[in-house]
Amino acid sequence: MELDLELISFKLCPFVQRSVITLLHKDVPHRITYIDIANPPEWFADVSPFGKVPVMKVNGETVLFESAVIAEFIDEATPGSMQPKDPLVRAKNRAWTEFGSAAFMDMFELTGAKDEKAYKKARQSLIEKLDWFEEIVEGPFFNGAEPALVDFAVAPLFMRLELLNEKCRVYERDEYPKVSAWSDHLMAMPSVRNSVVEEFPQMYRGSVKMRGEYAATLFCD
Ligand SMILES: N[C@@H](CCC(=O)N[C@@H](CS)C(=O)NCC(=O)O)C(=O)O
Repeated sequence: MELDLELISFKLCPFVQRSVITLLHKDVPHRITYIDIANPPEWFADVSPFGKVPVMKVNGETVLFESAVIAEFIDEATPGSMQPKDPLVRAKNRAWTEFGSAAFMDMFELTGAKDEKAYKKARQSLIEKLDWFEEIVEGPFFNGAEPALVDFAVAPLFMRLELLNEKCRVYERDEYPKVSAWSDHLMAMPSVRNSVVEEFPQMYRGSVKMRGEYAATLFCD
């Protein structure tokens, strides 16, 4: 199937990043249109039913939304599957992809924390998710030796955690050997490293500075 793929993106969005990693990993031609999600263009309301990114326009007409759906479509419409063959394992991967989405929300709360109490609450919730991941991940990737969509779905979390951990540890790597190895394996993949714009680290810190009065004291200069 010849595909014309346009991804509507916001440069800081971890959900969009899932689509980009999948596109890059599978070497799928695409173009990206960036918007400012806080100040979207008028046309965005007509293409995004939830008013959220990512949105993917396929062949100029069909609109897809929801990052997990977009990733599965990219995977299924191109050669070489990035999903487990066993339906039960595939379902389990989908479940943990959703869990990854919840971890993104903890991360968003953590980096937007205006006081210590809000920070501690968000950190606790995130740490509990890392505890679950430490139990469930086979290692080095979620299902074992080979990466799958679920790994791409969680990678944006690790990219942000790495940036934050440089300044102030959100979690201790020694206490999470499997999670740390998973993160390292994902961060070593070109498709993950190249899934954000070059200025991402500065932009990310800038957004923490803007949103999280307390978080900024921990993670920004
Ligand atoms: N469940 C959605 C979540 C997407 C999402 O929350 N995107 C954020 C940006 S990172 C957004 O567009 N927010 C705008 C809003 O909620 O109004 C997915 O997986 O695609």
